Amino acid sequence: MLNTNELISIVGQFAVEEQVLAVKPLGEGLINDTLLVQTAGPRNYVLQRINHAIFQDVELLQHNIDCATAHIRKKLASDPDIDRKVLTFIPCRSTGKTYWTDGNAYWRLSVFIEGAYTHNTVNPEYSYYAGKAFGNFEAMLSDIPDTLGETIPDFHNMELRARQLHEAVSADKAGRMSQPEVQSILADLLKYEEQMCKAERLHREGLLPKRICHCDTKVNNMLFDAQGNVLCVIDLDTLMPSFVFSDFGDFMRTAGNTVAEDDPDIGKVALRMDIFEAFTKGYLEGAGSFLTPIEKENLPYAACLFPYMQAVRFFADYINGDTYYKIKYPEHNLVRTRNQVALFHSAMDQVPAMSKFIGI
Ligand code: GN1
Ligand code: MG
Repeated sequence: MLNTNELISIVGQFAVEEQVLAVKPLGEGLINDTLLVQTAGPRNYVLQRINHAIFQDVELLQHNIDCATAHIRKKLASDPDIDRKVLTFIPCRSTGKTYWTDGNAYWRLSVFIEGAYTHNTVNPEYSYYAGKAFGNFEAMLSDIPDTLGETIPDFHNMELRARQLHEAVSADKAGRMSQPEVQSILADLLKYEEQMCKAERLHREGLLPKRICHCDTKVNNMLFDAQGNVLCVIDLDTLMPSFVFSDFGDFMRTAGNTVAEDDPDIGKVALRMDIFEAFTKGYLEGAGSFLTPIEKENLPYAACLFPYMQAVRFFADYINGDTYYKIKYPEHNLVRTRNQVALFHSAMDQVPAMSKFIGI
């Protein structure tokens, strides 16, 4: 990471008037580097280095974010708390765009929302608010006039993720395929591959639309105020056309797990039905106006798909030698995989209960 003076000079590329006092690490993202910029003025900022290896088309990515935030801003125009309910990105002085690049790294700056909190775990009450907020977020974007692109093409396409796992297995770049546990996890995942690729089949049959989704609805990508009200949704890099299963499924995967996604004690991993019920109730209130019966009846499938897809992604990264996700220790991606496989099984066991709750 760069030193403070270098970071301050990057902040200076953006239209910021305040004097910068300090730049400190912020948050727990696995992809971008995120920093808090403290200033002498009333506004503080969030500076992010966008992971350009992963997000190759930063122009498109910021286009999506600019269109979506502008559209939401219009809808919330009469809300007195609007500045805490939608992110504000600062333009670059020289180009007017909401990112700056030196030709190598890509940076962006947004206003830090004061008095807001992220949570890694939530109770059913907060899950209900979160469900409503993500449902509303999709509803607000359902009539966006702009064309948004896929910032990571086929990001949540299960057929692609399955193919990437097969490629990782054949290449065996890190020599990990000889581990018996790797072989047994692979055998287990393969049993469900076809079943989990249902969304792509429905899409090809014309039965499942793509809509503008957030695609990274981890519980900690949402800001709450001190009273537990949802302020806004953050981390918009993956905002793109996708199936609604993305947003529903990834929230359930993170908030619905009894433990964190990398907890090594897999005996404790389980999908919480109380969180499922609260989140689903809120989500259906927020998104009910546009969801089709096929989308609605497949929400239990989404709750299984996302732990499954995440297991496949962590596992492929482990087999490839840990090139995608930041890791804190050598087996980190394997530990994450075990955890997500256990969560997948717990979700599968509860499909009948989930379907009954939804009324199918
Ligand atoms: C990544 O950046 P972060 O940590 O919010 C990943 C998500 C995964 C998640 C797993 C662009 O999200 O898709 O679900 O890690 N984002 C990207 O924790 O791959
Ligand atoms: Mg994040």
